[in-house]
Amino acid sequence: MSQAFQNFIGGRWVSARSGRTFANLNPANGEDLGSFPDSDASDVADAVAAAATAQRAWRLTPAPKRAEILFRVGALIAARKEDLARAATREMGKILLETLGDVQEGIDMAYLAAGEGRRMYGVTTPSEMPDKWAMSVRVPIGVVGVITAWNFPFAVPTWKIFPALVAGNTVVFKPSEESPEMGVHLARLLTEAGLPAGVLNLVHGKGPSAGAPLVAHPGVHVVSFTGSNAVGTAIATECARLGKRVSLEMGGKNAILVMEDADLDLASRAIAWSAFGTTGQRCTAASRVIVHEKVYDDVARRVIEHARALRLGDGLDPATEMGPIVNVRQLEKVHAYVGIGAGEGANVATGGERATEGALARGSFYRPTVLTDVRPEMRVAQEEIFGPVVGFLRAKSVEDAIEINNRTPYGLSSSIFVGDVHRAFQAMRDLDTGIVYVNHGTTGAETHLPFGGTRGTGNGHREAGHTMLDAFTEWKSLYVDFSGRLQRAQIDNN
Ligand code: UN1
Repeated sequence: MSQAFQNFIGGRWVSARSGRTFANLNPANGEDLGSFPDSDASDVADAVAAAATAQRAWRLTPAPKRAEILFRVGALIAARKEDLARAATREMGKILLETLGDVQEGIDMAYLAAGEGRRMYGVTTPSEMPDKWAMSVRVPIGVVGVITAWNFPFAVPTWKIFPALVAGNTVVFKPSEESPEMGVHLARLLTEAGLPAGVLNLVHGKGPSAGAPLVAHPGVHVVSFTGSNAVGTAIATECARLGKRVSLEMGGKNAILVMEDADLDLASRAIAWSAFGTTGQRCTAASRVIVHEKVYDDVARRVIEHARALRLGDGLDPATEMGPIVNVRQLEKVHAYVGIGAGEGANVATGGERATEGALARGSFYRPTVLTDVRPEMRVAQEEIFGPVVGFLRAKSVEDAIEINNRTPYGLSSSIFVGDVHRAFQAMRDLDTGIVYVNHGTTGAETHLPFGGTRGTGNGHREAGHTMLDAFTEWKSLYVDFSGRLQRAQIDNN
């Protein structure tokens, strides 16, 4: 019998009203990790009601007191880091080294958001009238719906939930059905840290049956989503219709630019890490490498060598360097893209097939894949693949490389390997992405800087960093007139 997990609503662990469940499978070997409620609109409605009730007291709890719970949760996560990372590797596949990083990012976010409890600065400003005071303060919006992806099953929910909570909102959280157990751990940890009942509610389920009712529920005032462009666009459309605030973090088509004066050894190692880390399933993953024609063959050869040397296997095995793709459906999508690339004239230099030798046959493993002779207009150079596939494109100059980088529908992360400081600054200015790295790959954003992208990657919001409260607060302007007279602004003083 596999373990039966539940929803967490109003401080109680409960099954879906319908009693339906879905199974959580380990992508490395098909092991059944437990059953989870396959929730629907009725469970979402219960969770939203609990969140609305809890918000009345939570909003009035002093922010530094709310923050103390986050400081405690940071310490609890740190104490259980290894167990949490193992659970994450089991359910979504990436190697333990990386899930440890994922959990660390949650710890970092806990302390960063907790610090806001004693900041959350407003703005005071002089009034234009005598004996009148003016200031503006951040206020919580209400109930926040959080919907996240499976590739960072711990860190990304914390980017949303911790700032929302410290600001005085309550939350209904629907984790991805590919990584539901990490949602359970987060709810348990917050409860142990002292979060009152109903402040965080957890509803498991699928996008159409649980995510969509959460977005549509009139009691949810803000929606924060990380996931695909197709789903994000549908959510944005629904939120526009309902007049809700929505913060979207969606796809990427991130590129690493390599100029002819770069350290090619460093660049190749960074490309392999950015392209094949998390099995290429990061929104920040490098899926394009745009190389100066003088060093193109050299860089491609080095990256192909790195790709061929990567050891595939169960992410819990310390020898493993790349885990499985999250499920067979995603693997088939990735493989279809390789076929599309080949059909468009790209050369499959290495990989391009499922890995099935020995124990790998039980999981959804795909060989690290390098496509060369990719041209900017090809679909494999324009569309997000979300797997261990990287395409090499040629450039004639830094301007040419920047222009190729910018000509995609996405703008999350980019990077340039270059020796010349002038060209480094030119790239920092002209690369049209929310994050730019110099002599570093495209992954590894730190929590205390804003995270997000331009163009199709998002809708202008930035998560974490000093921007973390923007999605989850409104500004309230306060005027106090202590003149004892009727003072008419714009009139009496002009
Ligand atoms: C994601 O892929 O959704 O910058 C998040 C990075 C990580 C976060 C990735 N810190 O690669």
